Amino acid sequence: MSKSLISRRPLFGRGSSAVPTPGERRLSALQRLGWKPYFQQQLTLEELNDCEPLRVMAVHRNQLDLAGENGERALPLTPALVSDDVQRRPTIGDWLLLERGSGKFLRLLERSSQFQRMAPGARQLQMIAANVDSVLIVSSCNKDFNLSRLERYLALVREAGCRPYLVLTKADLCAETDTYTEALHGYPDLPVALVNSLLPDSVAQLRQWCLPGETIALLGSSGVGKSTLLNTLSGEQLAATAGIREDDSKGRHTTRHRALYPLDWGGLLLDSPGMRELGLVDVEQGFAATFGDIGALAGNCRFADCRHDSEPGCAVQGAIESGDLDERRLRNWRKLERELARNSRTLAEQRAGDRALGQFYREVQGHARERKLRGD
Ligand SMILES: Nc1nc2c(ncn2[C@@H]2O[C@H](COP(=O)(O)OP(=O)(O)OP(=O)(O)O)[C@@H](O)[C@H]2O)c(=O)[nH]1
Ligand SMILES: [Mg+2]
Ligand SMILES: [Zn+2]
Repeated sequence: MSKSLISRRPLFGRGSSAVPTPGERRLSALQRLGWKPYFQQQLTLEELNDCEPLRVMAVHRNQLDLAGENGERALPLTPALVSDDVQRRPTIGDWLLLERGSGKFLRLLERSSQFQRMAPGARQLQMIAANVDSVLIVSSCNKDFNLSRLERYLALVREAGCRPYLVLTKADLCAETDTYTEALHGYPDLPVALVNSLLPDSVAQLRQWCLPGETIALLGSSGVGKSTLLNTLSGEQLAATAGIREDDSKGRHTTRHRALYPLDWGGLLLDSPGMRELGLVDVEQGFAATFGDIGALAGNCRFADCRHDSEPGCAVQGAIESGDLDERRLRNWRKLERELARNSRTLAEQRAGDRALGQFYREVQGHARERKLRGD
């Protein structure tokens, strides 16, 4: 395995003699890697005997770093693993089924959740992670704090059916943390923690959200302190961190690759590079859940096709006038709705193009076979 991210600590170090602390469930080695009944029930009795499940802990250009019951191993990325369909390619957090002994890749297990985004530039679907239970959306108490970005993350997390939490870092550097917590009064369902990521006592409050056997992803812009949180929560220097730019509080994109880190108490943290752009795609339900208030208001507009501009009897504009709805939120709702529609169109066109190309290749191959049979 190339530079292993997980071998610095014994994955299965707590032997059978380890005494669980009160309230702690004794987890098997696989459960400590996030194995759940949801995955187990996808295996036949035969597969339970002849195969072993391994989790993708990191994805490299030519190989996957895997971890399973018997430790870690690398799996070279062969054509069988690199499907044309981006969503079928193994991503971080996936469970793979390998044949015992030969180590041959058999299949990718169905995911309990998945995150994807429209990659900037290339405008292609890109997988972010799979089989995540909770997401710590990380933002710092400085210029990084941005409600519209938070709504973007919430749409993504809610679509995947994961639990979102908000971690506000750098509380120690901020004289008026109330400004940030007050700005969040419109999100009563979102648990918020204010921390100094460098202090173990301060980040200890996050342990209640990082449960044994669960996979928790740290998502947020560069420089907000995701890797610092990982290091402090684990008590080890697992990931590199670096200072941010003084002038605009932006980070330096220190973390380059996503990686899963098992924690002592059985949870797993996913550290990822700060995302410059989180293009939303295929998250209609998560979007509707994030903007449920606007959806409900729109239902009360006089006209069914109200555009919420200046139509008479518009309940959305009424809520803005009365101060019940923030105009920024409406602007973001419009922006994300347009973005979702645009990205769905792009994706549909790409998929149609791929299908047409596939059909073309099949026809060419068919003709070639016929010619061969005829002996041309
Ligand atoms: N004082 C203080 N500094 C912090 C806190 N959290 C992070 N930092 C500092 O902020 C800088 C950036 O932290 P990182 O952990 O590298 O940020 P990141 O989110 O992992 O950034 P990328 O890997 O680039 O995405 C480092 O210098 C950290 O020491 C905090 O709560 N308080
Ligand atoms: Mg980092
Ligand atoms: Zn309206």
